[in-house]
Amino acid sequence: MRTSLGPVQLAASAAWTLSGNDIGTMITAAPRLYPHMWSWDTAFISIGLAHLSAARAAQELRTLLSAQWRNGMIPHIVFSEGAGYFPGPERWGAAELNPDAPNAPRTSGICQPPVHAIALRRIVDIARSQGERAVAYDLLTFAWPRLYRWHEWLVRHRDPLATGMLAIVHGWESGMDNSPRWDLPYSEVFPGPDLPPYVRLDRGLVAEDAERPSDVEYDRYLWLIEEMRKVRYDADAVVRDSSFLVGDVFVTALFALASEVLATLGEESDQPAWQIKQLRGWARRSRAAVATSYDPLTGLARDRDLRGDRWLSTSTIAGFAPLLCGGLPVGEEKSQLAMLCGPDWAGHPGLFAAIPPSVSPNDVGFRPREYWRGPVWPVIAWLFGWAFEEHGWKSEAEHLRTECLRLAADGSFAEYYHPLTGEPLGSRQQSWTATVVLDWLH
Ligand code: 9YW
Repeated sequence: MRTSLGPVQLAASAAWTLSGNDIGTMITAAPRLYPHMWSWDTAFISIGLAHLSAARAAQELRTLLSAQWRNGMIPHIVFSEGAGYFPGPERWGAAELNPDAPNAPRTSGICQPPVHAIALRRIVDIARSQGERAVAYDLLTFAWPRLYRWHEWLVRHRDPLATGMLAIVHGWESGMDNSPRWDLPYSEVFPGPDLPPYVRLDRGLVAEDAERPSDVEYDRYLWLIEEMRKVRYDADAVVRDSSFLVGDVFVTALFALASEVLATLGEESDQPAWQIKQLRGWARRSRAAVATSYDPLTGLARDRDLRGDRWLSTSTIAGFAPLLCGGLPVGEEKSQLAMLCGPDWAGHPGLFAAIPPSVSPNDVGFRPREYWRGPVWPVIAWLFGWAFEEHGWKSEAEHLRTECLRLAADGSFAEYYHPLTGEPLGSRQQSWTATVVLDWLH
């Protein structure tokens, strides 16, 4: 029998999970599988924390931002002193190879989706509603210029065609590591004989190997790091040389959305007008790039393989990117929303809860237990819910929230869930799952 906690117990349990993952210097992404700080996890984690303590949320975001590279990049992992994750700081060698990387704390050499301004918005609002005006003000003053520099880094180094479509150089940068979106570009990443040997540490920390990426996939992930090490993580050389270079429509949509949010936060806090204007311009351009990728035949937006110079039409949740940032004509937008809520996605009759999975259950590639190839990821649902609220699609946002809370009521705070049975998969006590649950409960 599946446990079903009531809202009070669930909130207490989520708070307990976060405090259990607090190692003093940071809240780790998960207790055993991910004993470090991940960039986009921390954005979500700080939102949940704000409900418990605005000051603690601000501290967490500050910890992440304090590891920002001198060139503006926010690294995808900030390592704790603890070991237990591969690849760790030695394998990355970021600080040894690139003077922009901080020596302490140590970091990885790539980035993750730019959701931080969205988190800042949420924390500032929560803090203000709690009467914590000084906390909100101090955090805004600290974070805004740093987030501006982060967005500027993305525009400067990750828009190789100057179209607004932002490129990633590793599947990890998408946050959706082994999504079928990347199968085609990864099929052209050929690990060389000089790939140093390694031992995976993730195996054994989840119930079944199939819940994690395969060894073939890992070889490619590690090979891309070797390629980056060769050019010492020089941002432009990485884009020039990496065998994986893909315009990521989901990252681009998040960037457009986050740039608008950051611009508005800038207006509220008297930031320089030219920077605010620039952010709005970047948002406009990236929103247009997302709209350009829309395929009327499938009704989905597409990634762009910049090495193979082709659209990637794999059908995944990322195809709904325009619903995050807007930019489609009203008719197309309405039909995307209907499709997301309809029988191929969140309205599929076999689902445990009406939440869009990472891949449609009607797709031949649907693998309900395999990581980003089918399971439901609560954070992704949170992003759509947040965007729905912003667009004024109240009933859709409310329905999604109710269904997510039903899924999460088992109190496992799993990393991802089996869409058809609701079985928890991957890590348990995953911080970002606990934190989005806390936000939904408020
Ligand atoms: C890994 C921490 C990270 C997330 C990613 C997710 C996973 C790390 O966990 O990647 O080693 O598999 O794919 O989005 O930030 O929660």
